[in-house]
Amino acid sequence: MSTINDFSGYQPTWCPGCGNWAIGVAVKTALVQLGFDPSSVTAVFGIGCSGNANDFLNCYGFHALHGRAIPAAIGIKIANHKMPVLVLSGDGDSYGEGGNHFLHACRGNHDLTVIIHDNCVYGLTTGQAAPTAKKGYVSKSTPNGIIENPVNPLALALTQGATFVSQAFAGDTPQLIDIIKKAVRHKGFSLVNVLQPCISFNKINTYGYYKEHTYKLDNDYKRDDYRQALEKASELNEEKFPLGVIYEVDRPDFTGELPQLDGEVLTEKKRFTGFDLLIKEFI
Ligand SMILES: Cc1ncc(C[n+]2csc(CCOP(=O)(O)OP(=O)(O)O)c2C)c(N)n1
Repeated sequence: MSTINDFSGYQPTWCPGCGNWAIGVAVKTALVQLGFDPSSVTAVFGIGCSGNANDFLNCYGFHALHGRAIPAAIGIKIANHKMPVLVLSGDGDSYGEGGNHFLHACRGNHDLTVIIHDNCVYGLTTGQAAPTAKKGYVSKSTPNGIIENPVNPLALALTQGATFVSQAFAGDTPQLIDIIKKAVRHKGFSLVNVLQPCISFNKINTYGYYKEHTYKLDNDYKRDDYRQALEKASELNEEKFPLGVIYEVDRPDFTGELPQLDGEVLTEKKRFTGFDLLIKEFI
């Protein structure tokens, strides 16, 4: 049985008080509780404070280009579809730079657990407005307030075909661990949008702000009701918004639709000998 220490890499460099600390601990705890060890799971990271977790989490890992964590994860999943693949990325990384990849991964129901550190700012580059920042948000890149409306990650994932859509808060680690575990167990595209205070550069979306503006879904909430889930997602623009799994249904995932992936994984299939000869020329 693995322990949190087995999953611990270098000491994180996040600011003291940053919500990323709780997400880091929650991911490791969830992996331990699911019975994984570092060699039985892969995590793919984007660029940003969130992506820096590449150095802090010990398991198979890949640090992708900005906005490209999801396509790299899709490639890894297709190469070894029996390996659980997590994506750890920021709201700028996956709703901004990588927004196109995000929506197409939802469409394909790729079996990934996408954990977004949603702090409404570009943290690593010290505080420009990110896609989830509310209209009018003043930052060094938007001194007169951001003009665009915010991306609604939950509605985006739902309408593009994600089969597991959830929201958690970095200030509530037990619920975050529980949701991550459910998301990893789910077969298909899982979004965990984590509301993550950035204490250095976002003075609006603080721990207090999220405590005041969030509520937990009831135990009897029906997770397979698409219209109800859309209503819950639309509450992101209202006074109070939900925490919990707002949608979960079964639908074949991308690799499950590929007959050539029936049985053994690609990485274990015998290679075509002609290909081996070609490779030999380069080694
Ligand atoms: C192609 C490219 N464009 C811009 C950058 C500069 N850059 C590095 S991190 C970052 C913002 C990351 O923001 P987010 O994804 O929200 O992550 P956070 O740091 O807030 O966790 C940007 C714009 C880059 N590294 N590569």
